[in-house]
Amino acid sequence: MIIATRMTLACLLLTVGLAATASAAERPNILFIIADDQSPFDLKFYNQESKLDTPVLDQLAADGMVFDGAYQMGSWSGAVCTPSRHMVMSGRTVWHIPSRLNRKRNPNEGDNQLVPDNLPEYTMAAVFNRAGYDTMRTCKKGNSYDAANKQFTVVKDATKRGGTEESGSAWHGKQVLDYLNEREKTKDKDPFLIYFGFSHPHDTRDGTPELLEKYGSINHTKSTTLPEPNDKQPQMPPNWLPKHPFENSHLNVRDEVAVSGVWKNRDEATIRNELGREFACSENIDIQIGKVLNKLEAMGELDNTYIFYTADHGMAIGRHGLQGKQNLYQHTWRVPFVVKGPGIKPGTRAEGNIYLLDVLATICDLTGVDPPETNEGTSFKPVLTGEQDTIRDVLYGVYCGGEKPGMRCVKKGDWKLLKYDVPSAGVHQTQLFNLAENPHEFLPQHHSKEVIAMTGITPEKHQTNLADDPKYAAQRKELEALLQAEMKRLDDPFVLWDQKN
Ligand SMILES: [Ca+2]
Ligand SMILES: [Ca+2]
Repeated sequence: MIIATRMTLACLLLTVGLAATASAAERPNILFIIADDQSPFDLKFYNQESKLDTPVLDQLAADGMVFDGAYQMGSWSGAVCTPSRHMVMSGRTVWHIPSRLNRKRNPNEGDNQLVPDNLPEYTMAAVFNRAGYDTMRTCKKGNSYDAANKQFTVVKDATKRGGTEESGSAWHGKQVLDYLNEREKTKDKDPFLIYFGFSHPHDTRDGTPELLEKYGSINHTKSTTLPEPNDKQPQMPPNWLPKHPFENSHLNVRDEVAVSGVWKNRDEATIRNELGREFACSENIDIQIGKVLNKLEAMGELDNTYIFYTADHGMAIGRHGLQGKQNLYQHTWRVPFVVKGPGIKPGTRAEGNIYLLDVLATICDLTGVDPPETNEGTSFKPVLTGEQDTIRDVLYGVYCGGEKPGMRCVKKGDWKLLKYDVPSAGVHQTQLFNLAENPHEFLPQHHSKEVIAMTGITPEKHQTNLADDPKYAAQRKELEALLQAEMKRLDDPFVLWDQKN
């Protein structure tokens, strides 16, 4: 009797062991694709009017889920890329991450409780290496999270912003293809995590000659001349302005004054040419993604791989009179976000209310890996499986890479509040938008004859900044309180001019 029991137990243990081994072999792969500086409104599945062709991403969207409410939490540096990438890698909030090379751009840095010294050991690749995944990355160099990047087993980083195979996005694609070919050759069956980053469409937006031609643009390099507008170019953005209406805390940042091809110009010739360059670079990215997806399909890995597509933040290029990424309007605060993979219903959309910093928790959840104890993100797997539409109600954003305190925003439902605190310029501005009714965040300046003549769009009377409209005093009051609560909760070290301590 005792022997039989022992044997049963042994058999049971053996069975459990086999089950564990089998499930380990079937663990899904992760392909995380990230573009550098891309507004969601460039892409057709966010903006049907866009001239940008991205057939591969369109198919990915049709086969998976598109998020309408994906955000990057913000930045305390002019290099918005840097905190964005720290948040992706660590799953931590914006005031709880280190700055690049410990430059202390985040005032909380140095407080080990808020910004742990050993954080790199708990970042994406370190976590997945420990879980038995093979990890590989390619991306740009610079304005990134170096200590987390080097945790990947295979690292192929270089900044590639040229218009040729070797100097542009094709190079990043080739690194992934080479890696997959090597896995095929060695019959490597371990699950993989591939971080597939591009250096484009970040400037300098030197597209390939064929794609520049398609979008009617040139690699404009002379600040003393203007390129020629033509019908092939993208149209002017609906919320274009000749300049931003007030000092927003960082109008003199490099992106607003010194980007080759744009400089301080916001005229039609410059903006349409630059958008054409951006589109040429974005379509090239699409082509490279297509090659990698074809390879995964040929290897039989496509159906067992979760594919994420996003960007580190959005981009202005003429919208609201801005050029860069140092603002909190929707074109820049939001990011494109698409996920396809096992269990995700094709052709679905969700609001999500996710941040990029939720990616780590989510890929852990999808693969059965324990998230690190330093993680602060929330898994949005329940959104991917259709159980929930959102994972949070309130979203917070910060830009404080210029004069401080700088910009803050908060969003709940359709309502969004933005505040600008720029002491030296005496700017204390508040904006309140109903995004369902005013999705382009039109300001009073968008109602001027000159702007309407340029964009061809006449905003309706209520499509404006509603902050001082007494009809919406209750909405403003609620959002002011939510912003202050979020600032406190997230250890934002600043207080705005009209906030009580
Ligand atoms: Ca970027
Ligand atoms: Ca391996």
